[in-house]
Amino acid sequence: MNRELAGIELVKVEVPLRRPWSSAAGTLTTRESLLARVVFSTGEGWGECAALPWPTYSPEYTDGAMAVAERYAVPALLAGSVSSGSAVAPALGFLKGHNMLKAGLEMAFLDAELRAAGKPLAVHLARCSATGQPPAGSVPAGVSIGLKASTGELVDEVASFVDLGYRRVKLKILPGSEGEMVAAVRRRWPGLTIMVDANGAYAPGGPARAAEQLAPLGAHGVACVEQPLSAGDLLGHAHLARLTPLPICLDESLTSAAGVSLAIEVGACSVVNIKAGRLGGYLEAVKAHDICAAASVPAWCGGMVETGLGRAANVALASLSGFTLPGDISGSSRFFDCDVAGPVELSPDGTVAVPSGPGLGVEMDVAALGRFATARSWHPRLPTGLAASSGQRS
Ligand code: OSB
Ligand code: MG
Repeated sequence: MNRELAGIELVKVEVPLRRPWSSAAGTLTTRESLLARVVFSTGEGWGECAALPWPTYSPEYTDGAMAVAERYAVPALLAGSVSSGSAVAPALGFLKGHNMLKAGLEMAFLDAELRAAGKPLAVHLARCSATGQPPAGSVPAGVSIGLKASTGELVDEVASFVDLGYRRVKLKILPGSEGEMVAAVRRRWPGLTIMVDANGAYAPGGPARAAEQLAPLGAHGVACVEQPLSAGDLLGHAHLARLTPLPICLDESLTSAAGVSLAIEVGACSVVNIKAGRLGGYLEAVKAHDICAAASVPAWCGGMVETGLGRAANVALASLSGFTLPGDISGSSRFFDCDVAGPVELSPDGTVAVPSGPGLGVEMDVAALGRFATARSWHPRLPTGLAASSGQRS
């Protein structure tokens, strides 16, 4: 089909969270997020850049992503007259880094392309995968619990999610309180899948000290310890993996499919968190998934507190057969009372249905978008011969 790209709109939103959510990266009380709308003669598509409001999880952050999008990424996509999801990464290959922005723009192009073709994202991603397996119809749900002031507060919060049907929790941990926290949750729920995420908090002591500090978790059957050391410390993680019986999972360290291969090869992890934003796109995430599947390395789909757009795309990704562990896949209501797109809902059996509609399979709530938008800019594709480097602000 011949699709004409008319332009790209960037929309910064600020969606209130039901409750503050804290991690080592900071405390979110709203989800400030950069959304992209790509407009074609055949219809439109939406994507979400997973960058947080601050450069504390990775170097990207919302306002930085907006600046790079306006100045470099959007002009390149318009000048190249990009018309499919698979053409986005090659068109943006000249930009170093900015993976979450690239993934958000790719998501919008995939959504537009697949809506026009009447095809769900999960089916498309499964066809892109080398495993040859069809997508699942639903995926097990999981929640990431933020840092809590006390173990009592943590147990109460876990109880509220277990009561809703969640079967897997990921607890944010810091050196010192980890043993008591995990023991308390395990005591109350003997069969729950528990993962822990350190976001690099064990880096100061180094691998040997981290192995000692994490040792008490061994008694409580945690499915994995995510990112104990720094993002750049692949060899430190390999060292730690030899010192501890706990399965080590990497998040921040993995920013490409090739990096996933390397981490597995050097023994830096035995479990992989696949986040499309961090990897630079959903198609790159499929490649990372295929590498894990071929190496029989357990993988799961990570989240970034996304709105319904990124959430729906993550559920589609998580439906691939190589996602053998439950991920950060929660219903919209886990974070939001009112979302900009949806619905992504938890079923009482603890699963989330994979969207079956075309594209992302969720609809934009235009009224909510209008309420939560804090900045919008429209970038038309100009006729050849006119400079296409600056957009109109509205
Ligand atoms: O480290 O996995 C992380 C959210 C924002 C930034 C980093 C991380 C997270 C989460 C996932 O823990 C939360 C979710 O979307 O469920
Ligand atoms: Mg993490």
